[in-house]
Amino acid sequence: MRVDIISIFPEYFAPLDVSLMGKARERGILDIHLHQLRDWTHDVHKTVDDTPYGGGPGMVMKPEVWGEAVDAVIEQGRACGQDALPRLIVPTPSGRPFTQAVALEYAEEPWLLFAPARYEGIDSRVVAEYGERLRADEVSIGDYVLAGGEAAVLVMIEAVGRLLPGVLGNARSVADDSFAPGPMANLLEGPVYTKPPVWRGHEVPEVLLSGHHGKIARWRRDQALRRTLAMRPELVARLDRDELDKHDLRVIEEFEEQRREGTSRQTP
Ligand code: JET
Repeated sequence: MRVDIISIFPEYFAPLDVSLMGKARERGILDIHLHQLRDWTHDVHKTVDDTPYGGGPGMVMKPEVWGEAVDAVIEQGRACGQDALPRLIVPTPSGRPFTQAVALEYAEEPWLLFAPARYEGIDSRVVAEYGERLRADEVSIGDYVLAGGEAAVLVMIEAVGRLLPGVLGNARSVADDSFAPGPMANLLEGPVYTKPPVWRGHEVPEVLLSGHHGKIARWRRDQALRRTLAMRPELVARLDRDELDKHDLRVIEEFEEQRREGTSRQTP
C-alpha cells in the first residue's frame, strides 16, 4: 500500500519508523511518502493560512496551496505506477467516525492520501473539489478536538497498517480482534495474564491454569461480556440476540442485578 501525507509538520510522523509500522515499511508492505505543505507556497513567508471569511477566531488553511500540493502528489504517485486515484482522508472532529470497519475498508485500498489540517481547518472548497474527482473522506477519530490532524493520521495508519497482509505474524491474526466477526464480535477484550501465577498476592484465575479449553473459552466470553457491560453498555444493547446463549443471558441478568443493588445503596 502507498500512503502519502501532506502536512506542515512532516517530522511529526517519525514514529512510523518504529515497531510494527517500521517493520512493515522495511518489508515494503507500507510505502509512506511525507510531504511539506509549505513546498507548494509561492511567497517568501511560505504562508498556508489566512483569516476566515465571515469573521471569527483563528485562521483557515488556504485552498490554493492544498490544491497544488494534492495535484502534485497525485502526479508523483501516478509516475510511480499507481494506476487509480488515491482515497483522500481528512481528519476532522466533524467527520464520520473512524471504526474498525473503516480501517478494514482502507486496508483494501492500494493508495491513501492523508491531509491533516492545522488552525481552524482547511477551506471547505478543497474537500468539495476533490470530492468530485476522487473518494474524499472527512473522518473523526473521536469526540475531542486536537491541535491538528497529524495525531489522527498516526492513529489511522497504525489501525490500517496492522491489517495489511504480512504485518502481523501468522501466529497473531487479526481474526480475533474485539470488533472482528465471530463468537467474540462486538465484545471488548477481557483480562489477560502471564507468568508468574501469583504476583504481589494477586492470583491468575485458576481456570486459565486448568488446560480445559472449553471452560477457558467460556470463562473468557463471560469476562468479555462483563467488561463490555461495565465499560460500553451500548455495545451489549447492539449485540445480535441470537448470538447470546442461556449462559450469556444469566451473566447479563446477574450484572444488572448487581448494578441495581449498587445503585440502591448509593440512593437509599
Ligand atoms: C480530530 C479528528 O481534531 C481533530 O482533527 C484536527 C482538526 C481540528 C480542527 C479542525 C480541523 O479541520 C479539518 C478540516 O477538514 C476539511 O478542515 C481538523 C478530532 N477527532 N478526529
